[in-house]
Amino acid sequence: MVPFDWADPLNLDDQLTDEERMIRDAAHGFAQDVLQPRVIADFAHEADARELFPQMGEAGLLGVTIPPEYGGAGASYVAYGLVAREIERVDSGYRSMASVQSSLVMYPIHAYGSEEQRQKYLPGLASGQLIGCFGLTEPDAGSDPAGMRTVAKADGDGYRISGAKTWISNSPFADVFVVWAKSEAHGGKVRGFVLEKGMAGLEAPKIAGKLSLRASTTGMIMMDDVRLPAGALLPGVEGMKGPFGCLNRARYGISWGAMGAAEFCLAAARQYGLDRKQFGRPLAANQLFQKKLADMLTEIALGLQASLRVGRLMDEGRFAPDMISIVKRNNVGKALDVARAARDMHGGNGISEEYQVMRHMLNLETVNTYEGTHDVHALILGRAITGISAF
Ligand code: TGC
Ligand code: FAD
Repeated sequence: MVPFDWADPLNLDDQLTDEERMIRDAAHGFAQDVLQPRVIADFAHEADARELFPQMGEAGLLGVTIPPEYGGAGASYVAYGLVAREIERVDSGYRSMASVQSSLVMYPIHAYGSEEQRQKYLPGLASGQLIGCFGLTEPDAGSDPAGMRTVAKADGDGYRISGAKTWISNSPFADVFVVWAKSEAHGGKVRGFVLEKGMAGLEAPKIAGKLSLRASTTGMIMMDDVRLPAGALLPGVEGMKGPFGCLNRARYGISWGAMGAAEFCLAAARQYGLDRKQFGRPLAANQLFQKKLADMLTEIALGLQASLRVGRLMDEGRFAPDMISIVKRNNVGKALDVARAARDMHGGNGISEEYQVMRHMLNLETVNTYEGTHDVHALILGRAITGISAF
């Protein structure tokens, strides 16, 4: 028998390699030392925290799975998930900044890009000197991105691209824009293009007034006949499997990240229950309070194990995207339940920025929606179970 550790109930730590533990500990240190002290102000003021990118780069948190010759850490998908968990333990918005950079910008450039594109962009993105964004969603194409209207037309040896993308993380200060468009030059098939800040006809206005994910900057990408050289095309993929291949990685990272936010909420509710006395005894002495803690701990323990399993399968090249739908959907949904319960267990203090649980709760509303809503992942799984597409 071993002693039970409520903070690691199924001994996840035992199942990691030395390198994964080292990367996890480095990410934890960075998140607690650099991110935690500023998060309340960043969220309150909807800060444009672009200066965090070089700091994350220096800490080795960008492009964790990208090979070292391009500036990445060349580590496992499990290590990438552990990084997401540590960053999101502080705030989902900071995790968003990092996961877009790693999974939605560096991954497609590495997986689908030419050698020239890899050399040009990946080292700067890994160091955080360059900031990237990923444009898939449009005003009229959210859950159904195949309905996109953005179009690329042949123009000499290059292209001209027009359209609007919306709800794009990092776009207002991005240097590199991975944009998905229907390419007339390729029979109307969806293709990926890399745009750069400063191109004529390219604008990226900020979307202000979010009540969720306020520490992450979100904007639009407006493209008015933007002239692109031939080398802007990502040559290695065609069709919707291009953007979906990126989403697989980001969704997987989110499944770990959401558990980090939930772990924060569990720890906060536990401590609050031990410290706060009502009716002459700690809140934590009440059966109802303990049941809520037990439910939280159980969902977190199971969610982390599931993400670890999916990560190991990804590292072995033996995963199916539907597995990622299970963990993205379930872990984010459970994390939202945990955050809502933690908010309630803090009583009136739960609505204060100081106690932080409500910020996590608000953030997780976005996390439940982006990268495929909770219900869209149910439909992906429903299709996998029945063979019938409900969308
Ligand atoms: P469907 O007919 O299912 O498939 C079209 C083609 O794509 C392939 N495919 C996949 N490939 C790799 N991974 C996956 N997960 C894939 N899913 C599908 C499929 O094999 C097929 O290939 P081919 O070669 O036969 O053409 O496509 P559909 O259009 O019917 O898809 C429906 C649905 C609902 C699954 C899909 O549209 C979907 O996932 N919708 C959700 C949209 C979404 O997740 N958007 C995310 C935008 S990015 C974002 O939110 C970033 S937030 C980041 C942050 O700040 O952290
Ligand atoms: P809709 O698709 O309009 O869905 C509205 C509701 O209808 C949802 O509940 C949905 O589940 C439901 N619904 C839709 N279709 C069906 C159906 N067939 N059956 C049953 N129910 C259905 N996108 C990017 O490309 N890049 C980014 O960096 C990015 N960052 C984001 C950051 C933030 C803060 C936010 C909020 C979003 C971001 N997104 C990004 C966009 C995000 O991916 C979309 O918001 C998401 O895919 C949902 O699309 P939608 O908002 O258009 O909702």
